[in-house]
Amino acid sequence: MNLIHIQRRQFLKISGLSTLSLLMGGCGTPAFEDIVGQLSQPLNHQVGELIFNPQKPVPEFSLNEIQPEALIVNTFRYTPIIDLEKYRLVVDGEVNNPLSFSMAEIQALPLTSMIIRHVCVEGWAAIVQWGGISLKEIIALAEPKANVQFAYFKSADGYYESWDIASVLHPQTLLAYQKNGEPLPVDHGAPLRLASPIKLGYKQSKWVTKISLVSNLSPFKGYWEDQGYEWFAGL
Ligand SMILES: Nc1nc2c(c(=O)[nH]1)N[C@H]1C(S)=C(S)[C@@H](COP(=O)(O)O)O[C@H]1N2
Ligand SMILES: [Mo]
Repeated sequence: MNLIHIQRRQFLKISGLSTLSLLMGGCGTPAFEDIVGQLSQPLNHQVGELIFNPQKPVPEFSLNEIQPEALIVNTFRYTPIIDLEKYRLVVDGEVNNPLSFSMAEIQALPLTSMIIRHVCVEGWAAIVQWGGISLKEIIALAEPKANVQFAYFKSADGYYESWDIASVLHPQTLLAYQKNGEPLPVDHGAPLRLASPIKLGYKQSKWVTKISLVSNLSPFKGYWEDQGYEWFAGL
């Protein structure tokens, strides 16, 4: 882990969440965000290496620590209406094997679950259990080319995000279709949303329809990032 990560972790521990939002609100201009992003991008990571070598998991919470009421719905545009019969998760870009999954196909893959803290920059957090498939499994099936460094996530409400490939392939980065042991509610991103203990809430796209693996970021990095928020947004 790099210096910026360590500082943020310590900062979180020492000063709590309200200060995190102040920090986020205060760290200003896109130019600064770009520098921070570059410093914290694990660009030296090869996709193949990340698929085969495990990364360190974040400690999880226990069942009795789940805070069912704390996860508020945070939707900035609208809740899309998705026809499950027609829904497909597409994986494309710099891959040898582009894929398209129905939800039945997704749910046939091994189900995994984790209890983690969701942290929103607006100053709230919630301990949640997410169930779904490991994003790494899906990416591996698509056979990414060696030059892949980032993933774009497209959502049905027009939201979009980009992540560094190391975070995408982290063992606790899931495409979730369950929340606290129940089917994922539509407001929280059904049929499929990102969930990961290593990224801030705004990186965790709901209603994901497409994952594009790429070797470069475009000038459009994410819905909030393009309005000045930090790109890496690690926890
Ligand atoms: N497609 C989409 N994904 C999204 C958002 C959104 O508005 N649209 N909001 C983000 C923000 S800021 C947060 S904190 C979480 C909130 O997830 P929740 O509504 O399940 O609590 O979703 C993230 N993912
Ligand atoms: Mo958020």
